[in-house]
Amino acid sequence: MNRTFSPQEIAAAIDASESSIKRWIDGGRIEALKTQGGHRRVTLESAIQFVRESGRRIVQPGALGFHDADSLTEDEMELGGADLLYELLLAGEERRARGLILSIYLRGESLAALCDGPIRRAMERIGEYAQRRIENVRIEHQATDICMQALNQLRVTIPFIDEGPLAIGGAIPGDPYFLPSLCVSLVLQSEGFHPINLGPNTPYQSIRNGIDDRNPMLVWISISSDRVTRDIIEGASELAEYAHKRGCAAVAGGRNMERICKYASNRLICLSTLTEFTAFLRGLRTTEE
Ligand code: B12
Repeated sequence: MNRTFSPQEIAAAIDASESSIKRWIDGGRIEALKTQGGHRRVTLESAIQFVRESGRRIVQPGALGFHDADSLTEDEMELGGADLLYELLLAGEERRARGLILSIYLRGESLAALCDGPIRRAMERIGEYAQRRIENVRIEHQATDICMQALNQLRVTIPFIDEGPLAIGGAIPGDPYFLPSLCVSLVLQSEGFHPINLGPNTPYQSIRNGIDDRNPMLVWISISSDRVTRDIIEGASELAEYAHKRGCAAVAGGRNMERICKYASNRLICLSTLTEFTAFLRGLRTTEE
């Protein structure tokens, strides 16, 4: 998104004076562009980076285009977490649920912590609730869609580095889950990688083709489904060996990853959280440099 904001708009969003914003821009605390006429303009990415790093509170998220978060009270924006998210998802309150996910991120939470924490925990409770009746599948689908909408809104605030190291992956064959790989790809993007998310139910052959065509630094597989057959385990092992021979790391994660990791090749690196994944990515980049 190429939208830019004036110092006045940023000031309204974070309840600071316009002159402070101009001072922070001139002092280099907020990255800004100058128009031909000499006016300061701040990109959405830089505005969000400043808010998150400085720990300042956004009092009017709508001023930065996050209108969904305007539907929450100040307390909800500041304190809301997994329990509130669960309630909003269960009630199908799309706008407030999206707004809550956005405001947790704007408060400075990392994407890994947002996905490992509130989103994962709220979805676990949705799963426990939905288990009771088949009609509740609607709630699971809607909750998934709401989280995806919010995460896609967040995505535009994270710099996308086209020339960053490539990472390709998705959910294993037969696995219908969208959210885990979306979270993985966002964490990769926030760590400076260029993610290619192949989404749910991805044939191993597609990931192999991706290795051949694009020469990625990393491939990932996500395993949520419990329908893990011997073929699926063997396919994961072969993929990890194939990646290794081409100098590419292969990482697996997901709530049912043990079903593969217990038996697969030790070339497959198994990690349970995105926080661990972040540390792994940082190490990988340091080794490659
Ligand atoms: C939404 C949902 C669905 C939706 C999926 C919609 C979609 N297209 O995405 C639908 C309705 C399709 C569905 C179907 C089914 N589901 Co379902 N589903 C869920 C639910 C509620 C949420 C999953 C989710 O998105 N979580 C959010 C993500 C962000 O969290 P996560 O998956 O844990 O991922 C985190 C980590 O694992 C990690 N991670 C994940 N991938 C990776 C990859 C890497 C590389 C790394 C480093 C980390 C990592 O990072 C994430 C953030 O921390 C879960 C509940 C739960 N406990 O997870 C049940 C749940 C998984 N489903 C369950 C069941 C039983 C089913 C069905 C069998 C129901 C049925 N009778 O048909 C089918 C099976 C489908 C199949 N083929 O496997 C059970 C599974 C029980 C088990 N034994 O495993 C659960 C646990 C619900 C429950 N409590 O009973 N489901």
